[in-house]
Amino acid sequence: MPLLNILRYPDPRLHKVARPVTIFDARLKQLVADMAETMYDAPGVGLAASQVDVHEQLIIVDISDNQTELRVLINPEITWASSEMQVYDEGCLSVPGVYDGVERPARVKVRALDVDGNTFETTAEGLLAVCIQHEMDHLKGKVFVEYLSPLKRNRIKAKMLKEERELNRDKKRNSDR
Ligand code: K2U
Ligand code: ZN
Repeated sequence: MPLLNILRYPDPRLHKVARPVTIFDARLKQLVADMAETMYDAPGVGLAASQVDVHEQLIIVDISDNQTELRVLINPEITWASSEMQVYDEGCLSVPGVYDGVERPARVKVRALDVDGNTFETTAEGLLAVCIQHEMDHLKGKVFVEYLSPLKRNRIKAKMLKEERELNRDKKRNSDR
């Protein structure tokens, strides 16, 4: 299958709230496979369905060194979060080239469904905890730049819009050739 298009901030579709998954069928499995291929190609260690303009509560994560430990979390819910916080320099495939510190709970417990609809619970810390919380934000229509100051966010938005205009201009030039 072709790689999926990843929406780029400030595309308004990134702010849509995802609906719960209710049907666990071949379409869902194909979407997971296509998202995983897209994430590994980027490369990234996480991806939310919202980022590929599918507004269903589905995230994938793989923080392994060799892209061999894919985790699929459907309709994820945080059931516990530590009072201890950690700051991590986050990035996002929807905001390429931007990294900045975001503070989040250091450890979380998450309940979710797997691709067959079976419930499971997992505990996460470190990069896995950051990534899961980052992806779950996407399902709520939240992009990590919203944790930054308005000044930083507006500068990022202006930079992304400028890049989008240049991207579209180059595409037009190529199609006119
Ligand atoms: O949501 C996304 O765009 C996926 C992110 C996941 C992520 C965000 C923050 C912190 C860790 C993971 C991409 O994987 S961004 C690329 C990346 C890769 C490794 C570590 C940090 C960022
Ligand atoms: Zn992201």
